[in-house]
Amino acid sequence: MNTVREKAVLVGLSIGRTYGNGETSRAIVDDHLDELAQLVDTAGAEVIHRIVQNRATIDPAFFIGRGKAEELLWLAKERDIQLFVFDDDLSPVQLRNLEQLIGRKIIDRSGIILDIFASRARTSEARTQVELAQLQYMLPRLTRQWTHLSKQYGGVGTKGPGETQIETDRRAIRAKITHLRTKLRKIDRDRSVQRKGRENFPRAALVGYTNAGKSTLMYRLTGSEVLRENRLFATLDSTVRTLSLESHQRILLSDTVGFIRKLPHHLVASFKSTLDELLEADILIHVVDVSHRAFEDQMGVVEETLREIGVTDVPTIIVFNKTDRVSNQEKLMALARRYPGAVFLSAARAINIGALKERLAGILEEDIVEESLTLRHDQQHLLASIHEMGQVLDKKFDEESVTIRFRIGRKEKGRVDQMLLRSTDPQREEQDD
Ligand SMILES: Nc1nc2c(ncn2[C@@H]2O[C@H](COP(=O)(O)OP(=O)(O)OP(=O)(O)O)[C@@H](O)[C@H]2O)c(=O)[nH]1
Ligand SMILES: [Mg+2]
Repeated sequence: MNTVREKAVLVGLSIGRTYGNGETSRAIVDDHLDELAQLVDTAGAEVIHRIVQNRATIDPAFFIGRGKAEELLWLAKERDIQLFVFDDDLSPVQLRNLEQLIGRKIIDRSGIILDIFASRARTSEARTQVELAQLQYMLPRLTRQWTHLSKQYGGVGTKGPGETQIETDRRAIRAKITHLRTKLRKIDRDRSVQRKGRENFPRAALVGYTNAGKSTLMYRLTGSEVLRENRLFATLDSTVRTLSLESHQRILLSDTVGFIRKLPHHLVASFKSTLDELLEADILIHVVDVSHRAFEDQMGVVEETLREIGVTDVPTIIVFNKTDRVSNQEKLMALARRYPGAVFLSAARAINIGALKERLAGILEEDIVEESLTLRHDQQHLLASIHEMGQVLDKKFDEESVTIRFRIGRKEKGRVDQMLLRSTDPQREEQDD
């Protein structure tokens, strides 16, 4: 591994807006650059400088003004910079122009995020998803700098750099994209089959900004050893574990990839099979790092990303995590008033985890029905299933049958009904109608 870290400069643009909360656009740009610095650090480069330009509009050719771009060239030479990272997405044209002018690597936020995802991806599914997103991102941005592709996608030929090479690379990338899409569709099908198999438990999913503490909370709730790290995008694959609540309720809890401002669209699209966990959740647990200065912006980003995936109208519990790091009690009290159903806890210090379990149980409880059933001899195998899925309150046996009274979730009730239907002979079915 290369131990010398590349030197990077961050570039932000402040376009002179003032936001509703009274903060100037400059303060927001600074916040965003703080986050970008973390991303760049995670990606393995060393941030040595930041540049923010104030402009009325975005320059279509260079994103920042041409004069500013020339300053970057000077800086690159003066301080031996290898990498310039722009906080906003650059168009392929802007990227090419900047690269040509400055002669150093130019990457935008999406590029950095993709890079981190690529180095984090462990399972074959995550790797396939990331690779697809990377290639889609790369395709319109191919320049002479990407000539290494001919080696990566062997058999493409070893012609020297030039337009022909770029065309050849493009064809190779398109073919690879098609191949990866097919592979992901298969993974997607396998996953839906897996999910069908566990359809009969209510499902809850942890969502939230990256580093909010989702995996730590997963560990607290289920005891499962998942990767928890003080890094961005520690988790890329979704993990599902059973969480047993008091009163016999069981739910399947999933932990999945965190969100971030400007999560690249390609990435969201190719992570579809992972994010489907969210689409099919009955309850969302939105984990917020309440100790973070910009936690409200982060909440907004999470809500926006959920909308983008198509997750709407799912009952959501807001969890304000890391309360151990907040000394300002008034801030928490004000939040409690603003978000009446929210739970305040510390996943790392195991403070108030019980309150979250109670909220979960409460939401499930609303969904619970009380039922009575009379089962014939030959249907009594259903008893075991009902015991497993619900809570049996009462059982009366007589010679022919057993009558039970039980409490059960609506979803599980559906499953019992199906089993009942299968075990009922056609004659009886008619009578029942
Ligand atoms: N002080 C404090 N730190 C916490 C708390 N919960 C989590 N952390 C820390 O926050 C960091 C991130 O935690 P994770 O659980 O990995 O966060 P995540 O949301 O899963 O992050 P990604 O998977 O990267 O999206 C870790 O260093 C945790 O130890 C908390 O309640 N208090
Ligand atoms: Mg995680």
